[in-house]
Amino acid sequence: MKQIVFATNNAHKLKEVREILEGTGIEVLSLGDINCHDDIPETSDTLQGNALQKACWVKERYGYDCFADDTGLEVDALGGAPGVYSARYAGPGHDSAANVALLLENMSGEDNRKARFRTVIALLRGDLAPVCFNGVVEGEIARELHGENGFGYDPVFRPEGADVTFAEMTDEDKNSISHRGRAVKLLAEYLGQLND
Ligand code: ITT
Repeated sequence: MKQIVFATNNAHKLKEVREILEGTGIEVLSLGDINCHDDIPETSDTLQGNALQKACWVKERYGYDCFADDTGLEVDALGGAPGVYSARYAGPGHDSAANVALLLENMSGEDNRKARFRTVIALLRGDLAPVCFNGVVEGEIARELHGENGFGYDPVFRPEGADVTFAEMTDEDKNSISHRGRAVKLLAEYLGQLND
């Protein structure tokens, strides 16, 4: 069993990633498992920069092999916003309800609803150079909230080809097509090819 730390303070992400990696021989440790209770800074203006920053924070201070995920929702009619600033769209803090409300307000009367979720995962192992994995899912912004599952912007994001939002899907269905699901599968393939 390969053990690796997922450098996230988001319990929903941790649950999703553990579900995706179940049965792969990769055991995901949480920050709590390694006694890390830090408020890890995210000050980059790119997803990759933030993912690297979070993974480096843990590797340098705690010594564990680890990966981190940074995710943004890019809305075409808003010029790609909130993008890398998705967590703080409605101001400092991580208030998803306020973020979603502001998004719906800024999109009211807008007919171009096209959007995508983008995830970058940064992996740090041993003394090796970082490796990054990307995952994208195209979709559209709903006109109102639908569903109770998932987290963050899930109640207003309808993936391409579906007639429901991520928040109306099971975790399994979301993971099978989501940005994070795609990036984590690439991570698992990469880790699975290593002989250590
Ligand atoms: P960590 O940095 O500790 O991993 P976070 O919640 O700050 O957790 P991000 O910066 O990557 O993670 O998240 C950016 C925002 O996008 C944040 O508001 C999330 O709620 C939202 N988000 C991330 N992944 C999502 C998903 O799969 N579905 C819906 N919203 C998501």
